[in-house]
Amino acid sequence: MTPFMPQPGQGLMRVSLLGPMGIGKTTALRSLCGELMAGSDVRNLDKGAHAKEFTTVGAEFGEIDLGSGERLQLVGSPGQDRFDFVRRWVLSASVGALLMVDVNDADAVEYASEMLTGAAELDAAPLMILLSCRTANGAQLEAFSAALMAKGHDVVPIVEADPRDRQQMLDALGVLASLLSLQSQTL
Ligand SMILES: Nc1nc2c(ncn2[C@@H]2O[C@H](COP(=O)(O)OP(=O)(O)O)[C@@H](O)[C@H]2O)c(=O)[nH]1
Ligand SMILES: [Mg+2]
Repeated sequence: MTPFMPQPGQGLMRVSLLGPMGIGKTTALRSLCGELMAGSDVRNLDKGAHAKEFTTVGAEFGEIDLGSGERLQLVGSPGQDRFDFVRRWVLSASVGALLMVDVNDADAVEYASEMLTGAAELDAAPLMILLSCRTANGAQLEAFSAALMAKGHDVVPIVEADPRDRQQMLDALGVLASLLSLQSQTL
Protein backbone atom coordinates (compact mmCIF):
# COMPACT_ATOMS: atom_id res chain seq x y z
CA MET A 1 0.00 0.00 0.00
CA THR A 2 1.27 3.45 -0.87
CA PRO A 3 0.93 6.12 1.80
CA PHE A 4 -1.05 9.10 0.65
CA MET A 5 0.91 12.24 -0.14
CA PRO A 6 -1.26 14.91 -1.72
CA GLN A 7 0.18 17.47 -4.11
CA PRO A 8 1.24 20.43 -1.98
CA GLY A 9 -1.43 22.85 -3.12
CA GLN A 10 -2.05 25.60 -5.62
CA GLY A 11 0.99 27.06 -7.31
CA LEU A 12 3.35 24.63 -5.61
CA MET A 13 4.58 21.70 -7.68
CA ARG A 14 6.47 18.77 -6.27
CA VAL A 15 9.64 17.61 -7.99
CA SER A 16 11.81 14.79 -6.76
CA LEU A 17 15.55 14.20 -6.95
CA LEU A 18 16.62 10.64 -7.65
CA GLY A 19 20.03 9.12 -7.89
CA PRO A 20 22.48 6.69 -6.37
CA MET A 21 24.08 7.26 -3.00
CA GLY A 22 26.74 9.97 -3.17
CA ILE A 23 25.63 11.53 -6.46
CA GLY A 24 24.71 14.81 -4.74
CA LYS A 25 20.97 14.83 -3.94
CA THR A 26 21.39 16.36 -0.49
CA THR A 27 24.02 18.75 -1.89
CA ALA A 28 21.62 19.85 -4.64
CA LEU A 29 18.82 20.45 -2.15
CA ARG A 30 21.16 22.57 -0.02
CA SER A 31 22.35 24.54 -3.06
CA LEU A 32 18.77 25.23 -4.09
CA CYS A 33 16.97 25.65 -0.81
CA GLY A 34 19.65 26.59 1.70
CA GLU A 35 18.04 26.93 5.10
CA LEU A 36 14.60 26.23 3.70
CA MET A 37 15.01 22.49 3.87
CA ALA A 38 14.27 19.72 6.26
CA GLY A 39 17.07 17.21 6.01
CA SER A 40 17.24 13.74 7.39
CA ASP A 41 20.94 12.90 7.18
CA VAL A 42 22.37 10.46 9.71
CA ARG A 43 25.83 9.02 10.13
CA ASN A 44 26.52 6.61 7.26
CA LEU A 45 26.89 3.04 8.52
CA ASP A 46 27.27 1.59 5.02
CA LYS A 47 30.73 2.86 4.11
CA GLY A 48 31.11 -0.12 1.77
CA ALA A 49 28.55 1.45 -0.56
CA HIS A 50 29.94 4.95 -0.19
CA ALA A 51 32.64 6.47 2.01
CA LYS A 52 30.73 9.60 2.96
CA GLU A 53 30.16 10.42 6.60
CA PHE A 54 26.42 11.20 6.51
CA THR A 55 23.59 9.73 4.51
CA THR A 56 19.90 10.34 4.07
CA VAL A 57 17.17 8.20 5.56
CA GLY A 58 13.58 8.74 4.52
CA ALA A 59 12.91 11.68 2.27
CA GLU A 60 14.16 15.23 2.68
CA PHE A 61 12.26 18.29 1.63
CA GLY A 62 13.03 21.79 0.44
CA GLU A 63 11.16 24.61 -1.18
CA ILE A 64 12.20 27.06 -3.83
CA ASP A 65 10.71 30.12 -5.46
CA LEU A 66 11.36 30.14 -9.21
CA GLY A 67 10.10 33.71 -9.45
CA SER A 68 6.95 34.65 -11.39
CA GLY A 69 4.89 33.07 -8.62
CA GLU A 70 6.02 29.54 -9.37
CA ARG A 71 7.16 27.56 -6.38
CA LEU A 72 8.58 24.08 -6.29
CA GLN A 73 8.68 21.67 -3.44
CA LEU A 74 11.76 19.49 -3.86
CA VAL A 75 11.99 16.04 -2.39
CA GLY A 76 15.21 14.10 -2.23
CA SER A 77 14.66 10.38 -1.97
CA PRO A 78 17.25 7.99 -0.63
CA GLY A 79 19.52 6.30 -3.15
CA GLN A 80 19.91 2.90 -1.52
CA ASP A 81 17.94 0.03 -2.96
CA ARG A 82 16.50 -0.92 0.40
CA PHE A 83 14.53 2.32 0.36
CA ASP A 84 12.83 1.45 -2.89
CA PHE A 85 9.43 1.79 -1.27
CA VAL A 86 10.07 5.37 -0.15
CA ARG A 87 11.31 6.23 -3.62
CA ARG A 88 8.20 4.79 -5.24
CA TRP A 89 6.03 6.78 -2.90
CA VAL A 90 7.90 10.06 -3.48
CA LEU A 91 7.87 9.55 -7.26
CA SER A 92 4.20 8.74 -7.43
CA ALA A 93 3.47 12.03 -5.69
CA SER A 94 5.70 14.16 -7.93
CA VAL A 95 4.93 15.90 -11.22
CA GLY A 96 8.55 15.71 -12.29
CA ALA A 97 11.87 14.20 -11.33
CA LEU A 98 15.55 14.84 -11.88
CA LEU A 99 17.34 11.55 -12.33
CA MET A 100 20.90 12.32 -11.23
CA VAL A 101 23.68 10.22 -12.72
CA ASP A 102 27.38 10.08 -13.45
CA VAL A 103 27.19 8.93 -17.07
CA ASN A 104 30.69 7.46 -16.78
CA ASP A 105 29.81 5.28 -13.83
CA ALA A 106 29.76 1.62 -14.88
CA ASP A 107 26.37 1.09 -13.18
CA ALA A 108 24.70 4.28 -14.42
CA VAL A 109 22.89 2.84 -17.45
CA GLU A 110 21.46 -0.05 -15.47
CA TYR A 111 20.47 2.24 -12.60
CA ALA A 112 18.80 4.84 -14.83
CA SER A 113 17.04 2.13 -16.79
CA GLU A 114 15.59 0.65 -13.60
CA MET A 115 14.41 4.05 -12.41
CA LEU A 116 12.79 4.89 -15.74
CA THR A 117 11.05 1.53 -15.87
CA GLY A 118 9.88 1.86 -12.26
CA ALA A 119 8.56 5.36 -12.83
CA ALA A 120 6.78 4.37 -16.03
CA GLU A 121 4.90 1.66 -14.11
CA LEU A 122 3.33 4.20 -11.75
CA ASP A 123 -0.26 5.27 -12.33
CA ALA A 124 0.73 8.91 -12.66
CA ALA A 125 4.27 8.81 -13.99
CA PRO A 126 6.28 11.96 -13.29
CA LEU A 127 8.09 13.69 -16.14
CA MET A 128 11.74 12.71 -15.85
CA ILE A 129 14.87 14.33 -17.12
CA LEU A 130 18.41 13.07 -16.65
CA LEU A 131 20.91 15.20 -14.83
CA SER A 132 24.53 14.55 -15.68
CA CYS A 133 26.21 15.50 -12.40
CA ARG A 134 29.87 14.81 -13.14
CA THR A 135 32.23 15.94 -15.86
CA ALA A 136 31.34 14.30 -19.17
CA ASN A 137 31.97 15.16 -22.80
CA GLY A 138 29.46 15.13 -25.63
CA ALA A 139 30.42 11.68 -26.83
CA GLN A 140 30.01 10.23 -23.33
CA LEU A 141 26.58 11.83 -22.95
CA GLU A 142 25.54 10.49 -26.34
CA ALA A 143 26.81 7.01 -25.55
CA PHE A 144 24.79 7.02 -22.32
CA SER A 145 21.67 8.15 -24.14
CA ALA A 146 22.17 5.52 -26.84
CA ALA A 147 22.64 2.79 -24.23
CA LEU A 148 19.32 3.74 -22.59
CA MET A 149 17.53 3.70 -25.93
CA ALA A 150 19.07 0.30 -26.68
CA LYS A 151 17.32 -0.88 -23.51
CA GLY A 152 14.02 0.24 -25.00
CA HIS A 153 13.56 3.65 -23.38
CA ASP A 154 12.33 6.73 -25.18
CA VAL A 155 14.67 9.65 -25.58
CA VAL A 156 15.09 11.34 -22.20
CA PRO A 157 16.52 14.85 -22.16
CA ILE A 158 19.93 15.11 -20.48
CA VAL A 159 20.93 18.32 -18.74
CA GLU A 160 24.35 18.88 -17.21
CA ALA A 161 24.50 20.38 -13.73
CA ASP A 162 26.89 20.33 -10.80
CA PRO A 163 24.80 19.76 -7.62
CA ARG A 164 27.03 22.25 -5.78
CA ASP A 165 26.22 25.01 -8.22
CA ARG A 166 22.95 26.75 -7.48
CA GLN A 167 22.63 28.45 -10.86
CA GLN A 168 23.22 25.21 -12.77
CA MET A 169 20.62 23.46 -10.62
CA LEU A 170 18.17 26.32 -11.21
CA ASP A 171 18.73 26.04 -14.96
CA ALA A 172 18.06 22.29 -14.80
CA LEU A 173 14.83 22.89 -12.89
CA GLY A 174 13.94 25.52 -15.49
CA VAL A 175 14.23 22.90 -18.23
CA LEU A 176 12.00 20.52 -16.29
CA ALA A 177 9.47 23.30 -15.59
CA SER A 178 9.33 24.21 -19.30
CA LEU A 179 8.77 20.59 -20.29
CA LEU A 180 6.04 20.29 -17.67
CA SER A 181 4.26 23.35 -18.95
CA LEU A 182 4.55 22.07 -22.54
CA GLN A 183 3.11 18.75 -21.41
CA SER A 184 0.15 20.39 -19.66
CA GLN A 185 -0.59 22.40 -22.82
CA THR A 186 -0.70 19.33 -25.01
CA LEU A 187 -2.77 17.13 -22.67
N1 LIG B 1 33.21 15.94 -7.08
C1 LIG B 1 31.94 16.18 -6.80
N2 LIG B 1 31.48 15.95 -5.56
C2 LIG B 1 30.19 16.19 -5.29
C3 LIG B 1 29.31 16.66 -6.28
N3 LIG B 1 28.07 16.79 -5.74
C4 LIG B 1 28.17 16.40 -4.44
N4 LIG B 1 29.46 16.06 -4.17
C5 LIG B 1 29.99 15.57 -2.89
O1 LIG B 1 29.66 14.19 -2.81
C6 LIG B 1 29.33 13.84 -1.47
C7 LIG B 1 27.97 13.17 -1.40
O2 LIG B 1 26.96 14.11 -1.69
P1 LIG B 1 25.47 13.99 -1.09
O3 LIG B 1 24.77 15.24 -1.50
O4 LIG B 1 25.47 13.65 0.34
O5 LIG B 1 24.92 12.74 -1.92
P2 LIG B 1 23.49 12.02 -1.82
O6 LIG B 1 23.77 10.68 -1.25
O7 LIG B 1 23.04 11.90 -3.25
O8 LIG B 1 22.57 12.86 -0.98
C8 LIG B 1 29.40 15.13 -0.65
O9 LIG B 1 30.64 15.16 0.03
C9 LIG B 1 29.34 16.23 -1.71
O10 LIG B 1 30.05 17.38 -1.31
C10 LIG B 1 29.82 16.91 -7.60
O11 LIG B 1 29.15 17.33 -8.53
N5 LIG B 1 31.15 16.65 -7.80
MG1 LIG C 1 21.53 12.46 0.77
